[in-house]
Amino acid sequence: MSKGKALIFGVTGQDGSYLAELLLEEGYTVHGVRRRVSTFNTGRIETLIQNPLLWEKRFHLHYGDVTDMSSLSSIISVVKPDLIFNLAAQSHVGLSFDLPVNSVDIAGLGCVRILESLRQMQKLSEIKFYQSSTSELFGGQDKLPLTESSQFNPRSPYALGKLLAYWNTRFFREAYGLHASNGILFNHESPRRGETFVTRKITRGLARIVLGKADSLMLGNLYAQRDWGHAKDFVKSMYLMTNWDFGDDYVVATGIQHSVKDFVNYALDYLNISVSWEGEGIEERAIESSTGKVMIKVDPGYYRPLEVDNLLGNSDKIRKRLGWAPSYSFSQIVEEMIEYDLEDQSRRN
Ligand code: NAP
Ligand code: F7E
Repeated sequence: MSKGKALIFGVTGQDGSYLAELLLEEGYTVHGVRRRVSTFNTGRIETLIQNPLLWEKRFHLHYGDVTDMSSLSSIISVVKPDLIFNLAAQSHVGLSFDLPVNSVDIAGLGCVRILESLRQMQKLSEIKFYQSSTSELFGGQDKLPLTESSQFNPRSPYALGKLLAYWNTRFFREAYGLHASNGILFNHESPRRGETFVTRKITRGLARIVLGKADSLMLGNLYAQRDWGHAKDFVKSMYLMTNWDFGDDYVVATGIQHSVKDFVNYALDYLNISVSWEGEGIEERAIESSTGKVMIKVDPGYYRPLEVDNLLGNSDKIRKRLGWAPSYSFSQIVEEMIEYDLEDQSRRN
């Protein structure tokens, strides 16, 4: 017996794929929305598609786009979901400076379109809604760690779009009584992380160097500090929010901070590569001790017009009320990602 129907916008992404697996394990029938694109975008959910016990029985896909309201209404009326998770976004902060209108449209108006479809269809009392909000809402802050009541200070088009979605989710909760929650998620990673986010860029880049497929790795700001967790832990928080008596807003974070350079150094240590760091600013580089070759360089092309330098979260509220806690340590995340990339890169030509 199915526990109910869940609809995931963004099912093809890192989090969407883990969330679909979790909800299936929990007994839900899962419907996901995928975009029509000219290349395959279902790699992360391929095991679900290839599973004859799940595919088109308990796991279904629908073409749609959160920028196209008519597709949303039609999917919602066909699926009749009990839970809706909005994970759809152009989620790359750096790229959002080059694609501001598109990034704000998807991250911000996408949420407005989903909730307005529900309102017009008079479905607000039948559904529990989850919105993936972000620590990028906080932007640069002096007072750390950040909690649900810390001030917002968005510093990118991506964050501006997410700010609209955050308030729209609260607005629907307060105005119409919708069971709606914001997960204010700090950075979370995994082997399924997109290749252009810094953690995956580092693990994939170093794996390619180790295997002789690349000479060096170019990075931007090495001193940005992030509170990095594992995506598998973070999707559990989404499910817990929809299962609670009422909707609310929660910071989801590990409470432990590392810099980009710490991540690189940890990954190098794990790979038994010894380097010496030299220079400063755009001249900073890591020289491999055994060969004297430059292994890591700074490329100012990866600097952002505005940076978020320092993020650290305090997730006491969700830990105390919903019993959420991260299970992966920083070292386990780095190691899992490196092992995955070593294997993945050695399989490719
Ligand atoms: P991701 O891997 O970039 O996945 C984003 C998903 O959104 C993909 O499935 C993508 O589809 C889909 N999407 C993009 N534009 C769309 C559109 N116009 N209509 C429908 N779907 C669209 O991101 P993630 O890391 O899984 O993150 C999930 C959500 O959490 C995002 O909203 C992100 O902004 C937010 N978030 C992430 C983090 C983090 O550290 N990972 C932290 C805070 C918040 P394609 O596969 O076709 O591109
Ligand atoms: O950058 C610095 C960069 O792109 C992390 C998204 O999931 O988490 C993510 O956003 C830091 C930044 O993630 C490179 O400048 C240095 O300070 O991995 P990132 P992000 O911007 O923190 C939040 C919570 C989200 O909501 C987003 O959707 O690393 N950095 N060198 C670099 N970043 C990248 N991408 N590439 C570099 O070469």
